[in-house]
Amino acid sequence: MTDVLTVGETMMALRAAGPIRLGSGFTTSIAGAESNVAIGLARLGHAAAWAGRVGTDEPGHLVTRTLRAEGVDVSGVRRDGAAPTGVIMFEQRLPDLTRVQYLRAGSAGSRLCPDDVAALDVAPRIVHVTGITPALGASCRDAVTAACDLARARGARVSLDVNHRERLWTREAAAAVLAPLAARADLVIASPDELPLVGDPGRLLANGTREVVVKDGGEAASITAEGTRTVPARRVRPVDSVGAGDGFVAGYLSGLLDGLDAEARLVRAHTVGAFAVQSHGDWEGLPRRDELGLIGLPEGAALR
Ligand code: KDG
Repeated sequence: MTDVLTVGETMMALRAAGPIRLGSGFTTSIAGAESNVAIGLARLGHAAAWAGRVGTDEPGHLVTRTLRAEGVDVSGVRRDGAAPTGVIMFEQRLPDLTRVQYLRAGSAGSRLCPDDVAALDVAPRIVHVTGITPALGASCRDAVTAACDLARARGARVSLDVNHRERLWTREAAAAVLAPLAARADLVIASPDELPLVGDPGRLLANGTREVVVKDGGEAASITAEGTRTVPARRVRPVDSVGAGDGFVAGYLSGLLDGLDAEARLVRAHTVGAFAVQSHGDWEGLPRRDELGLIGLPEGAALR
C-alpha cells in the first residue's frame, strides 16, 4: 500500500559555496518540490512514492539512488536516454538571499507524459502534485491531469500545492492551467499571493474542494465548509528557507494520513517546515518521526 504518490521533476542540485561567477565550488544533492515532500513523508514513516523521468546520465542515478536511500519508492521512475537530467543551482548571495538558476529546459523530467503516469502500478491514498510540473510544458501538464485521473480511478485524494514559479511562466498562464487543476483537487495548499491564481477559498469549496490550506511565514489556516482553523508558526531563526513549503506540505499530509484534526495537522506542518528552514538544503534537515518533539508545539499557540 502506498500512502502518497507524488509526480514531478527532480533535478541534480548544485549548491555553491560562494559566488558562481568567481569560480565557487559546489556541493551536489537533489531537489524537486514533489520529491522533497516524498522524502519528508518517508522520514515520518509513511509509504511514499515518487514518479518522474530522469536521464540515463550520472545525475539521473544520483536522483534515484538518493530517493531510494531515503526510503522513497522509485519503481515508477522512467529513464530517458534522449535527454539529460535537469540541474538547479543555488547560490547564497547574501545571508538571507539565495539565487536560483535552472538548467532544465529540454530535460528528461520535462518529457514526462500521461502514459508514464497511467502505467504506474500503485494504489495510493493521496496523489500529490504541484503547480511546478504543469509549467514545464504541455506533456507535463497532461501528465499532471493524468495523475488526477489516476487518483479518481483508484479512490485516492488529490492534493495540489500551487507553488507558483515566476521564472517558469507568467501569472496569467499559470492561472489558466492551475485554476481548473485546483477545481479537481480535494486539498489545495497556497500562499496568500498564490490564491488569486486558483480562486478564492469560498469558490473552491463550493466547487467540491474539501479543504484549502493557506500558509505564509507567520501562520497557516485550514479552511473547510465547517469553518476556519488558524495556527501561528513557531518563531525560528532561518538559515535556508528553500524547501520550507515542501516540509510544511509533508507535515500536513502526514497529519492527514494519521487522522489528526485540522489544528494538529497545521501544528505538524509548521513543525516540519521549521526543521526545513533551520537546516541547509531542500530536504536534508527534515525530521524523523521521533524528532518531531525537538521543536514541538508552536510558541503561544492560541488556537482560534
Ligand atoms: O521548494 C523547493 C523546490 O521548489 C526547489 O528546490 C526546486 O522544485 C524545484 C523547482 O522547480 O523550483
